[in-house]
Amino acid sequence: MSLALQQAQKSLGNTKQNPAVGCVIVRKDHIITSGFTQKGGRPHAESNAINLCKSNLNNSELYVTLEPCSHYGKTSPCTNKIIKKKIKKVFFSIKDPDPRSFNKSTKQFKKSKIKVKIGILDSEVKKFYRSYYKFKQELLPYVSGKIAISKDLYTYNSKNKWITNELSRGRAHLLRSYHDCVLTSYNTVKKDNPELTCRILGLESKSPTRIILDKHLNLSTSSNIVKSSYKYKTIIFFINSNKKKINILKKHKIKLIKAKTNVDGNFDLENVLIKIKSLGFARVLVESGVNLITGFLKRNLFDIFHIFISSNKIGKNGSLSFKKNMQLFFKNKKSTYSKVNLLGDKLHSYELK
Ligand code: AOF
Ligand code: ZN
Repeated sequence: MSLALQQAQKSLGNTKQNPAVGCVIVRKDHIITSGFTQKGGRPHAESNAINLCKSNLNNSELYVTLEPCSHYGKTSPCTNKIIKKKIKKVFFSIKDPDPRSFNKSTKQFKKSKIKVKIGILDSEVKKFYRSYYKFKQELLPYVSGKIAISKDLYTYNSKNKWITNELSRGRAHLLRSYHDCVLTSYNTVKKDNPELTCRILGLESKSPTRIILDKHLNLSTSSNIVKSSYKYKTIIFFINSNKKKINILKKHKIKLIKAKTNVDGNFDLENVLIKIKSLGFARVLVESGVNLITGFLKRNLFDIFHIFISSNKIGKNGSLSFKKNMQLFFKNKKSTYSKVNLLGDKLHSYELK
């Protein structure tokens, strides 16, 4: 099951509203095939493992992180495929919260004389499926926050684009790879001119859809975001603008969405998240500057928050301090916490709910 979970991890953030599932099939203590939910959510993990297997699956044992589906959705039920292949035992870790399949597979398997065991590694697997559960059961999608700060708590250095070291930045790209969209503000795009893709060799295809909050569609067509919008999906939420700007951005293959405002005339963040979820995104990474991050922190919208802290101070070249936010954050936080050392930089991750 631990290997099945490793398979599932390969597609976390790349299966949209479908869960990332992992599957390993074993005969006489030898792994004969494995698979995971494919990009976009289909084929399912069990199908993938079965299809990849060149040998006979008779009498084998199947380990899968989530209860196999037994409903007809966009694909046919995995339970049917497992029964047809005469697999003799199925181990799954947790039940699928999707009501179409919830707790339905065991009965079907038993009818076909297939043994079933539930619950191996369930606390780890449940944690892994937090975003899937949230997608199925709550109004908002799963939201991660990320910020990089210097040792003296600045988020901006007027003399150097980078605050944290190369390893930290690579780690941030890895974070992008397991989210299906990354959300930022026009101000951050203007200041940093980011691309917001995953540029780890071999993981480029796991780049998330970029979503920008740009009130008046002021995003420059010479920005890296617009220049790469033919290759990487891009969405802009705006409040009001003119036909000319709308047409130019649409020509760059950018999807434009008119957003709702709150009483101050700013983006209603809850509403933006609801809209993002309705587009099928389950895991949102907010990677932005102090303002947008503060908006999310104040409204308690993060499920997890990652702070990369550099081992260096910026001093007089620093601005946009995160000091007040740290206080706000630590006052409210109810969280478990993990700490990683990245060649001197530190990554502190807080689970907030
Ligand atoms: C599995 N294995 O790898 C995944 C499952 O529209 P469909 O046919 O793709 O069905 C989507 C549902 O299938 C989804 O809501 C969840 O219940 C299940 N996902 N099931 O057996 C998988 N990804
Ligand atoms: Zn399935």
